[in-house]
Amino acid sequence: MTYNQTVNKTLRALTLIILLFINNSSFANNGYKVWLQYNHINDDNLRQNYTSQLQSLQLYGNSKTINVIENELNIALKSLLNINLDKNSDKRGLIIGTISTLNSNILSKLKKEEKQLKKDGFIIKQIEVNNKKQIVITAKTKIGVLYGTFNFLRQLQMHQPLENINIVNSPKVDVRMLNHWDNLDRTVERGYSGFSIWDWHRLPDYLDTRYTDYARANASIGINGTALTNVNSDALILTPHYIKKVKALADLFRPYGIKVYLTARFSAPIELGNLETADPLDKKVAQWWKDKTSEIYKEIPDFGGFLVKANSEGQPGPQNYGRNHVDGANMLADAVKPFKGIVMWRAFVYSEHNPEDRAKQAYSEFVPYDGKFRDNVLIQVKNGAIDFQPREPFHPMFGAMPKTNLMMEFQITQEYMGQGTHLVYQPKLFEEVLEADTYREGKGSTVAKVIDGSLHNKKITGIAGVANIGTDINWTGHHFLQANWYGFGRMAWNPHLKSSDIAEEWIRMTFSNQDDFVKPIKKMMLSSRETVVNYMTPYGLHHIMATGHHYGPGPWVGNLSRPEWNPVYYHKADEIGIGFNRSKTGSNATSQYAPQVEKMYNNVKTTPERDLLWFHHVPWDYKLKNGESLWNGLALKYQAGVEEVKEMKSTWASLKKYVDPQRFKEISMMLDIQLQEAKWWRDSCLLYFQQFSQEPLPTTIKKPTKTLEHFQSLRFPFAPGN
Ligand code: GCW
Repeated sequence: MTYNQTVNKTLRALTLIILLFINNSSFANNGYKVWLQYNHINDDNLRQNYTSQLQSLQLYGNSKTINVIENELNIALKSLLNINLDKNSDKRGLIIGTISTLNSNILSKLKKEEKQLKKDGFIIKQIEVNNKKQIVITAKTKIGVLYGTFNFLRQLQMHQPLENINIVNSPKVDVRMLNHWDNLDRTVERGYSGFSIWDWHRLPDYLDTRYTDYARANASIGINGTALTNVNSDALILTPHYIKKVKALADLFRPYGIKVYLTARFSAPIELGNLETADPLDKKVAQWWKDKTSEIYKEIPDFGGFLVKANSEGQPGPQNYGRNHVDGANMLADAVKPFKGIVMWRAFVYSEHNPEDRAKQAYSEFVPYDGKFRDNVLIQVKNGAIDFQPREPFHPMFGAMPKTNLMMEFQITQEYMGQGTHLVYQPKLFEEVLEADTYREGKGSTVAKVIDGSLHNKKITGIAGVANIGTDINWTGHHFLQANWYGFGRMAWNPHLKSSDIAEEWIRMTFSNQDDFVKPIKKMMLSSRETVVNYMTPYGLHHIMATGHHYGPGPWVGNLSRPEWNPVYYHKADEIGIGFNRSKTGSNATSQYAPQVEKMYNNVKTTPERDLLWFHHVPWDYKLKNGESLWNGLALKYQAGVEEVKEMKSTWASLKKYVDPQRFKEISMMLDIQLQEAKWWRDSCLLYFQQFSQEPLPTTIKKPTKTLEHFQSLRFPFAPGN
């Protein structure tokens, strides 16, 4: 062999090794790309079919958003089909731009669709131009075109046919936002996936690539707002030093259609402005907020507005000065009004000085103010009246304030639902709440219609989700919990969507299009929410989690200073039975619902069993619909929860060949934790409640191997998110 031959041979071997290495490492998947995996399409027919229709790209208009669109198409098409679109040809392909940039020939073919467009809605349609079939993606706004592009890419990711494609789709809710409970020191209240992604110290000069990927992911599901800071807020965020940092994020997010919002600490005029009071009716205070607001808008002309937690869990608010929520919210609303900003005022209020059932307090405090809030105020209401439990009946405020803008707050992060380690597909919960019938305007007055504004003809509507995002490589800690971020965005866009359809989209984009994988995984996701209810809080039990961090069970806790922070306050177990009597013979929380709903919940027989102990104190020997006594039924539900997690584990294990090794292993380990913890919940709750029921466990349930004292002695001083 000559010297050259040897060199050539060595080079070839090296190349092979490098290729192998690249292949191998691209085989591992850390989940960073969430549902924007753009997995290569291996089916030759499909790939050729797509490729034949996607040869050129005609992009109209000049803006940062158009650049974002082009960039996303490049990333996606390279990865899905290994192609680059030709920008200098009129071969078959894509025509993309806002309606105002398209020529009349094209527009004449979109007349019918154009009429259906609302706000940032979009059209994707195959039309014929000069005897060639082209796919047009258009909208009234640039952001609409971006949404259309992402929807188009979703079609490819889901292997949908492009021939004759014709999609018109508009958002049904105006403000679709994430609430980050992120502190300025980068801890995240109720965050279970690392630290805050906002690197305040390095901002504004250092822009982490994560910000861009965050914006891409959010834009792909239609999220158009982000409240960057914790509702338990720090006034510092309103100082010039921080406003510069916020501006840097706002500038970066703008092309993606995402506005930034900040939480406003009500006492900021005192803390930052050296005023003596934060009384909303004080002229100097109102002026301080006006000045502060102008200062923000000078830097961020499209700043979204303020999110406020006031007079709740120790946060300052107008009541500190003898004023009320209307005074506080309207004062801030007037400050942002000239700039088209909004104020989201939270209804999550309850007081330890108020002996009234905690579930009733928000309604009692807010409903009398219906019609008194400015038109740029949205009252942000949690989905249920207590606090993001695995299951709660819908909040009675929905539908009860026809003259007020009410928005929904869901908690995507799983404070009370297994935190960062339990696989729970939350859109199932969101759907249950949105489909609930308030009966406020007769049958069919669903919560979804309150939220999309159609029930009471609202001009501005909104929905917020408390983010589950952190610095973990895969953003949400558990890969499957990305589905909750995804699903929240999809339901914020359209609260009438089906959670099952959303699950299917997510699985196909995130993992695989193979039906043998999609079907069982979808089934597993859809039942996972009921599973967590079963092993934590069956039959309407609630708030029996451990103190403070809320990690794990703590039904025995009864020594906290605030009565309504104690689990015993909620389950009220005694020798007779268990449950909170909220019917007319008890706290009468049922009276806060429309008469039809009130009637249903007042009667133990007509109350859906899933909400039984939420509304009634029920004797241990009460006969359930399935013929079991309440005690046995409860125990069997806990057991069923455990069995279901075992099933999830075996489903997952059986699908190994469809999943990359990294995600497969990580999810397997998480499921192991979930099973251990489901057993922990079952055993500790049953041992504790058994002290009251004095009944044996049904024979099908194994006797717990640990004692109640053992469970009660467990401590987790560093549980995350606290
Ligand atoms: O769920 C409770 C949480 C608090 C949270 C509060 C709220 C941000 O335990 O951590 O505070 O709700 O929603 O304001």
